[in-house]
Amino acid sequence: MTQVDHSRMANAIRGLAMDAVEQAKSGHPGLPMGAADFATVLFTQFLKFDAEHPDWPDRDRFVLSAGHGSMLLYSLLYLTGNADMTIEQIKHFRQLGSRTPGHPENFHTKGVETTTGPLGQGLATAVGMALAEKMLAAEFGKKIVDHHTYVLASDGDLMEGVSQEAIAMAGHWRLGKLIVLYDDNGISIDGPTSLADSVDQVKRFKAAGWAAERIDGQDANAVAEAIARAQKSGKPSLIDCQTTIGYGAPTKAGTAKAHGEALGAEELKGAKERLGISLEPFSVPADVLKAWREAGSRGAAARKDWEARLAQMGPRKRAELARRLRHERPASLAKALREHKKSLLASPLNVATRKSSEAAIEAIAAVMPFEFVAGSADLTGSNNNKAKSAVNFSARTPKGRFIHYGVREHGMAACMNGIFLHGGFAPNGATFLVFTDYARPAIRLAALMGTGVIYVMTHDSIGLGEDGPTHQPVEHLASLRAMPNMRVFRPCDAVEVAECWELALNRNNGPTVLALTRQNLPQLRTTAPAENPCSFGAYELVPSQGEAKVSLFASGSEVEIAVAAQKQLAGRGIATRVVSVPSLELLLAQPAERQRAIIGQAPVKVAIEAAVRWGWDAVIGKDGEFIGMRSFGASAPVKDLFRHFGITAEAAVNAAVKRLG
Ligand SMILES: Cc1ncc(C[n+]2csc(CCOP(=O)(O)OP(=O)(O)O)c2C)c(N)n1
Repeated sequence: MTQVDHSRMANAIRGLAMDAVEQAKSGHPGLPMGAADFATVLFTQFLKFDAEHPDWPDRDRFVLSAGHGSMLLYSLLYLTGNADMTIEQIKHFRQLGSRTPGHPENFHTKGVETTTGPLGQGLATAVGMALAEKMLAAEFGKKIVDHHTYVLASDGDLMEGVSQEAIAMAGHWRLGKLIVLYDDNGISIDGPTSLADSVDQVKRFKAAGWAAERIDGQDANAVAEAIARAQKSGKPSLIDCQTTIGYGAPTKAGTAKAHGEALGAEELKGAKERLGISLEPFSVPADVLKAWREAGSRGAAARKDWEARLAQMGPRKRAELARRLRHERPASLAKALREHKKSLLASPLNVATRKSSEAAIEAIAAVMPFEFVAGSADLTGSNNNKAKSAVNFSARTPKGRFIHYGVREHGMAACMNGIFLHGGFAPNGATFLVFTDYARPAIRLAALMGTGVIYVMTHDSIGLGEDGPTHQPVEHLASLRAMPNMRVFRPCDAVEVAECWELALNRNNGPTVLALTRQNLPQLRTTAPAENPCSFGAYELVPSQGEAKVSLFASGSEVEIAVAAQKQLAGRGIATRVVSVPSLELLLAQPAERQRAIIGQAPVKVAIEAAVRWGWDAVIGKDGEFIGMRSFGASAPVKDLFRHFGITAEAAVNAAVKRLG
């Protein structure tokens, strides 16, 4: 081992961070400079990783929750020898096409575990990773799954509300292998955190069931001792590392001026001189780089041992683990859902789609008992996503695969991202559709990162009735559809529900919302073709008798209304077809020819959806007829509401007849 003084190792991070931000003329030098000491201790003495194999499944995870400090992570990846992180990448910090974007993007840069930047998300996502580790270890054994999850969290991370949800869950679940290093520099953008905050974080974490202590984060020995203690704790651990933002900068250290802008030539020179760093930009002394590279390959032996242990595992179990880590579903899933659909055709289920979703889940959980991880934010009995066989996950029952998240939609959604990113599971989480608002930041990151998580969102319209407008989503379908890489399914009956579940489970590069009803619906489908009709976003459910004069488009509970309107129009001799649209955005993503075929040529187009119109013009045209919501809902029994808001077969018929003249 090359012996290099700790401070020279840490200064390599500081030098690279200062130079990269200076070159880019934007970025955040303060955090990497302050956190360099404890990050160096973590990466050179504790973190189990092999820089040559950033995807090694049993590596420790390191999450930079304070994503704005990205140069800390990029420096560490470069110094430890991650092949993708060359010095050229560091020199192109924040430039188009570089692997060093402003905030770390896991889909872009190898060695980045999750995308961070929106404060609080990394911490909450890491809780999901640590949870997944515990669940997977319970199943495959500690010889194969045994790693820590480390997080660097900043003041801002801990001020965000989602941090409270995350730490409460981690404490309750006793995620002892989760260790948070809190970069407690007391500075944020506006100035000292005392402007806005007086929380005692150590007390807060302790109150949530964590081990927590405060140390001098600039003292390498103190950091090493604290991490060693945290590793032995049966509880998740907070190490409050008191640091100086912009450590070493002559006038800006300890001030908000070090937070988020280049230091400037003079300040940079002064910092380098104080710290004893070469003035040559992007230079790292050979012995320092060598020592860092040795730290980067420190874990190679552990990785090889792990591979040997894996090779000793039975071939079936090994293949199962590999499949799960690839996010592939078992072949038995398609068969189980085929059987399920067959039984639906034989004896139709005229129930709410949340109930037919429960029936689909029974079929799914039977073939994916350990992989299918469901949960609810305290609405289990309403969301209906708990299989009869499901055992609750708890600190003492880590093989349980149903998670009671408590009333924590945001924490749940972030946690699911972490479960997916860790690998080995297909997570789904449930609440009311209207509360996607409470989970939105994590849902957005799921779409950006491409995590294949599933949101089981019930009570999907005014159809929920008496709970009223606070609980009735109106704009949510449109707003979720507007999100790139998001897929929203609003199935109309039990068969579509099964089809949408299958598409959602097989989607491993982006999230899916299943919008489900509270109220009962008839089963409309009489066939279940091998080629899943929902996979095109929409399909003709009821053809017209003769050339169609009217096309009726609808999703979810309004497909029943469209079918009733079709009958009335046909009765008047007006040839009408019904197109079920379980996923508007998937329809609009089809090749033009297929889209044209599904949308059809009928001169009158009517869309029916108990939500706002946004998005439907792409199907019905600006001059199309829309039967839906223009305002918030109201508290009343469901039948009264649909009549009150004019979402009825009669309204659709009248609109079509008026247009036909
Ligand atoms: C959710 C969210 N809100 C706001 C921001 C903008 N922002 C970036 S860093 C920061 C605060 C920085 O303070 P701190 O977390 O203490 O980081 P440090 O100053 O120590 O680098 C803010 C408000 C953000 N990234 N995410």
